[in-house]
Formats: sequence, C-alpha cells, structure tokens
Amino acid sequence: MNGNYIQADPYEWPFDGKLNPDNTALIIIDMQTDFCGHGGYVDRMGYDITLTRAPIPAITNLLNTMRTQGYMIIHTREGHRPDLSDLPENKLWRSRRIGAGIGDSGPCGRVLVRGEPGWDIIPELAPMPSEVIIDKPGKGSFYATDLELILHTRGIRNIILTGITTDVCVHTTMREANDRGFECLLVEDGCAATDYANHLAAISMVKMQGGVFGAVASSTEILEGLLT
Ligand code: C5J
Repeated sequence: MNGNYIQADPYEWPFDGKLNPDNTALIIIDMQTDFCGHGGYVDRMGYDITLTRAPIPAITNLLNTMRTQGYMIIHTREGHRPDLSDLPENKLWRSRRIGAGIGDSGPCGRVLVRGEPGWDIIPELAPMPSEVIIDKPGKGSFYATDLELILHTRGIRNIILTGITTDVCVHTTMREANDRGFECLLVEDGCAATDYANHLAAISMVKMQGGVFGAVASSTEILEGLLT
C-alpha cells in the first residue's frame, strides 16, 4: 500500500495512509493525580492505582517521540470550578455515594476541583508550555470545551488516544471524535481502566464492525510506524 501507515487492528491506520506531524495529534486524557495518585479521586473510591499508573511508560515513550517529531500534543484534565457551578447534581451525588465526593477536601485538596493538587497532571507527563491543555467538566473531551475548534484550526484529522480511563473518558472522547469525522487510534498499552476486564472490553468494542470507532495499536507498533 502507498502511504504512511501504522500496523493496527482491525486495519492499518490511518485508513488512507495520510499520516504526518501536520495532521495528527497525540491526546493524553486525564493523567492527573486524582486518577493515578495516592489520595486522589480513584484511590479514594477504593480502586487500585497500579492499574491507572500502568500506562505511564508507554505514554512517556510516545510523548517523547512525538514531541521530537513535531506532532501536536494535547493534554486534558477533568475537573470542576471551585464553586462547583459546572457540576451536575447527579454526578456529585454519585461521587459522594462511593466515598469520593467531588469538591470535598482530601489528601490531594478538593476532589476534582480546578487548581487543586489532585487535579494537576502527574509530574512524569507534565505538559510543555507550548502544548494545549483542555479543561473539561465531563467525560468527553469535546463536550463544553474548545477542542474541536483547536483541532480544525491546526488542520488535525488523525487523533492518537491515550490516558485514563479506557472505558470512560478515553472511550467517550474517541466516540465524540469519531462522530465528528476524526480518524482515531487507541493505544492499548497507553490507556487503562479501574477494572482490567473493562479495559479489555473497551478495546474490543473499538474493533467491531471493521473498526466502528477507529483502530487499536500498541505503543511499540506506533513507534515503529513513526520512526520508519
Ligand atoms: C472517570 C475518567 N472515570 N477520566 N474519569 O470518572 O475516565
């Protein structure tokens, strides 16, 4: 095949072989202390943060290579305004029910509140000053943000997705992007869920119907594609 492809499942990605630093972005979703640090939101809910920390090395490798090659890098943070005016009542109620009330004080400051220590991106994946950061109140990175405008302005049409959690914010973002016509690639070892079976199921869902939301590849396959 002519073009520039990454070995992926269920098809070589992107579909048309048009892959270059001008039209492709790496998005790193919600790699915040609240999702992968001690005392953060996920930890307080009683989930195992070794699962949510597992993709850090794969994301780091991709980030280093894609930064060097001049690809667009986008980071997202899930969080709410300090006055919680953008926090739906049912989201607050559910979080309190499981012992990690959004806006409540904890070891990492107020849970999932903008500006608090737990809301920061973990130091290992700290954004560079030139990189875009999207602050989002929900699970999807397009909802109530300027992400779509920024992608269109920069001419991006391919998106490589990493981050936390595979089955929630990463999947929601991938579905939102796919519906908007972006060509998506999910990095299987660059994302994780709070339940390993959910991670596997979320990956499997992408590959149905010939790649219903896009394709899936490992970080190694992507690095091989980018470096050849
Ligand atoms: C969740 C996320 N799971 N980043 N957020 O609440 O997936």
